[in-house]
Amino acid sequence: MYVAWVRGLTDGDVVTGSFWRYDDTPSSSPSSRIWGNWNDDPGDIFNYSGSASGNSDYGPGLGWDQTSFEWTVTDGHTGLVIHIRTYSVPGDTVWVDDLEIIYPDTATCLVPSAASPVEDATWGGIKALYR
Ligand SMILES: [Ca+2]
Repeated sequence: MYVAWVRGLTDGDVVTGSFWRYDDTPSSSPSSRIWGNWNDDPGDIFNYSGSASGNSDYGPGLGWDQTSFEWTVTDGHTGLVIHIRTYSVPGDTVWVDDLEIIYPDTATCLVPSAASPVEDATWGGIKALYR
């Protein structure tokens, strides 16, 4: 699931993403991790400009834990789409809370709440999209 789209990036910029996840199935599905892809087209969230990698750790599967990753922009990329990547089978549920994205003041960040800037969205409004 796409959870954030950071645009207006330049080489050397650093973006940090994190969220809490609930997983009580150690070493088996469902599990989740934070991942990203570069997106150099500011007008199309589905543009794919290559993998940006992420945190390969699926977590301990013993309840809530926080996962995070820090991306450093290289190779002229201008945008980053951050994902909650899930590994599951039909019927599984993955719980995620407290998404935090830290990005440079010169960039902008959109989240799924009707593509409004993060600073204009309430946390309650964002959470309501996932209930
Ligand atoms: Ca699991």
